[in-house]
Amino acid sequence: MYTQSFNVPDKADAPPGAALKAVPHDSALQAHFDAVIDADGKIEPRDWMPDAYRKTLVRQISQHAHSEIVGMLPEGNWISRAPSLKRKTILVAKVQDEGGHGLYLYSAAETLGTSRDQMFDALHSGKAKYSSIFNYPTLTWADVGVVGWLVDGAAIMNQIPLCRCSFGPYARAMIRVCKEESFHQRQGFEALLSMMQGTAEQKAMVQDAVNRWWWKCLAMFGPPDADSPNSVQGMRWGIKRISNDDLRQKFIDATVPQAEVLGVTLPDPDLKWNAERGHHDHGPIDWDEFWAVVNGDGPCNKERLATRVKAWNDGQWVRDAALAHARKQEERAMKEAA
Ligand code: FAQ
Repeated sequence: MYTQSFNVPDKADAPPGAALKAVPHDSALQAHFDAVIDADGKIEPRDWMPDAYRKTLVRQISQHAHSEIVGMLPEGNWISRAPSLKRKTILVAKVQDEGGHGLYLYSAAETLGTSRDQMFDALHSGKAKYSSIFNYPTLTWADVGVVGWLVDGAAIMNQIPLCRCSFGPYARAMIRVCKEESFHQRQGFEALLSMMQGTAEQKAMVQDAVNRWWWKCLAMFGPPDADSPNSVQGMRWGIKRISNDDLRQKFIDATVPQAEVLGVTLPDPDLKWNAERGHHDHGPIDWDEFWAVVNGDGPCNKERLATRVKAWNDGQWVRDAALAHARKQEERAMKEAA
């Protein structure tokens, strides 16, 4: 899908006499980079890029990767309690997909010269961010459906424009991720639809889950544009294509008719169609709660991090064994060659 090459050309790839060529002055490199961005082209790992562009990408892609693997936890919690074999099989496949998305994204970030160990260190020490949404608990089976419908729905809305991101490996990884997320969203909607055709208790369970998740999903898109320090530069670089507020609005407009089909009420008394704007108006989002969660003070932050750290520590013997095996193989190959 994409290579994991760092920004160092292989000898075989270097054109003859490359070492003798004058290294272009930084401003020429910058001008070339700007021209590629302005022409809506792609920057690849071996291309020159400004340090700030590289840093921004590592920040966003690694946060995204962490979100995928921490995002496995709230749903993974329900694998052993899924109500049927069919639902269990679907959920196992979905959670496995999220792990795969994390791996594509870590690989994409590695192409920028950041090692996976560095990224895991940042996650495990609490320095790195991951999506606020995964710090809330999944209390009932309906939560699993709502995570698929709304959380994956919000993730797709945010990620479709990232398929056109200016950094090649990220954009290419997003194409497959979005296809899989689309399956995730639909299975969530379908699971909720069948509950909404069930008993009064099942319907109430779905409505309760929607009530608890709706506002958190709106906050997932990030702070309002006016309070988003990274947006202007991210848009200039073609990393972000659509602003936080515009994506949030698109998500609301797309979700309202889906809620009608399901027969659930979205918990916002101010939610109504504004014919003049051609969009739905909505009530205020609790940004104090959002920042508290982002800064480590949500209902499940400590539990999520502790689970990831434990999984990392428990897996140490696997990494040790793989390294020991690789060493032995190398020694054997050297003996045979001698
Ligand atoms: N949670 O200036 P901006 C998924 C931070 S994947 C936590 O607007 P930016 C799949 C932001 O990092 C979900 N922190 O930042 C799945 C920045 O802090 P920093 C993840 C947040 O980067 C589904 C500060 O606030 N998706 O769900 C959040 O331009 C189901 C200021 O914000 C991605 O990561 C938040 N919600 O825009 C898995 C997509 N929002 O770094 C399992 C890629 C903002 O300066 C089950 N990322 N912050 O210290 C993006 O598109 C962008 O990074 C945004 C934020 C839009 C998230």
